[in-house]
Amino acid sequence: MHRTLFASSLVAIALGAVAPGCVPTDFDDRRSEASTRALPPPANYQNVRFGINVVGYSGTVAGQFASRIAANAGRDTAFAVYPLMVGEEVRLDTPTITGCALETPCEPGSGLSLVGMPTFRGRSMCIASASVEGGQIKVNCEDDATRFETIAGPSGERFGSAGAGLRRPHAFGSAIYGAPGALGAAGAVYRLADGPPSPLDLSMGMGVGRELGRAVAIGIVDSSTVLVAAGAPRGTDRRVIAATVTIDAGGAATTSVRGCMDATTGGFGEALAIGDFDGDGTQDVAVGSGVGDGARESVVRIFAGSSMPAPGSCAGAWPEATRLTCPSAEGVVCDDTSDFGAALAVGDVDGDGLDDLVVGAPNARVDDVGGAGAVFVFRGTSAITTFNTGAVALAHSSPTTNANLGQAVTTAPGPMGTGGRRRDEVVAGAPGVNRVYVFLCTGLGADRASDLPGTQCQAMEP
Ligand SMILES: [Ca+2]
Ligand SMILES: [Ca+2]
Repeated sequence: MHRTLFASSLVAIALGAVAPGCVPTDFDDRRSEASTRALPPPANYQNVRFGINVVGYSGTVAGQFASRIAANAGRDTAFAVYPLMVGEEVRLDTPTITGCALETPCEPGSGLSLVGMPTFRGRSMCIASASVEGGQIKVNCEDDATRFETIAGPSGERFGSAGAGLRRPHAFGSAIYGAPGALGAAGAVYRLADGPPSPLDLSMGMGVGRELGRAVAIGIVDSSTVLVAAGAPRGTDRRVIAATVTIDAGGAATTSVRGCMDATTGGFGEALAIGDFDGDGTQDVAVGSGVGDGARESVVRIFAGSSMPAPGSCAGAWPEATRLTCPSAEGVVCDDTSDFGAALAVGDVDGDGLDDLVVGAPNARVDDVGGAGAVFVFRGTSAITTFNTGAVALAHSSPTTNANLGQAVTTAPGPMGTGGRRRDEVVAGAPGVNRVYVFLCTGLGADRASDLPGTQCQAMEP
């Protein structure tokens, strides 16, 4: 498989604040087909390891389409929001918002998760940073960037350890949040809508210490229903619960557990993503494995929405449709210690109408450089059993030891594609070099310079 190399074409911001040694030294873009932009942290950013969390989101600002990339350096750190699309223009210049709250320094536990939301309680283009110790989230929206709203969740449950926002406005509300410390660390998952966060009934079959809600994902099924997935990656048997949640005309939620996926490998369910990878109109679930607390494996399991069990119970296993393993790519060595699948994201990166899956392998060796990390983009396909075959690898052309590219991945909507559909751009954190990378084209399928004349996707020079 071809590997799409990229070098850093740094945007002209905050270069003065970059610590020596953090800058990838090869600025030669000639080998880069990916038209990659590197986002350093904002000037005066107080923390290193920027890029531990990244989240893309989109919506409307002043009647104009807008998309954003938010990033931070993990727990107890401030976030920065970069404009990706302002109307139909790719911007990626100075961060528009910096901070984690009005308080300085950040509250204990804040920033452990970042969630972007197109709308939140009538406001638009919102970013939420959780203060896990305080059991609350702080939401900042672009209609009044100086105002932070505090939403109190349950205390003592580690509410906000993980969260996922809806990609479009929906009757469900704005987001789901995990609270792995709830109920003796059995864990819980909450719906964030207009009222106080309300628990979804996912407790079926969960024991104390399983920590359900350490990872969560959400996808839209139809105008009244969403599919949620929550991981319980701790204990001897790891589990992912998938459930549909339907909102009635009065706004009340009915939760139906649809499947429980179990595995014994460490970290199973630490990373989750939901998308329609085969374009059949059903939401499919991708389950990756994080570092975890036991034997690791570098695979991502795909569960097809077309074979999702009827509502009922954990019984009646949801059969695995296919399993993604780390593809071999030029110069990239990926094995069970590479953490392939430790981070997942969904987006239609080539604008063909099928969701594609972005998989981080933050400990992959690249050109014999340990821990450089790589990102793989799997192209959605109508035959989901062949999902494993269409992938590109994104890796730095001058890899840095323990850059950990792909420790966090996300997507954010970019320009309109040739088919009249908006393409999503792949975004990945590389905290070891204090960077977030934006791949304005991946080289995948129709996401190449030759397919995208006039866009930011630049041709590879001879
Ligand atoms: Ca599907
Ligand atoms: Ca696609």
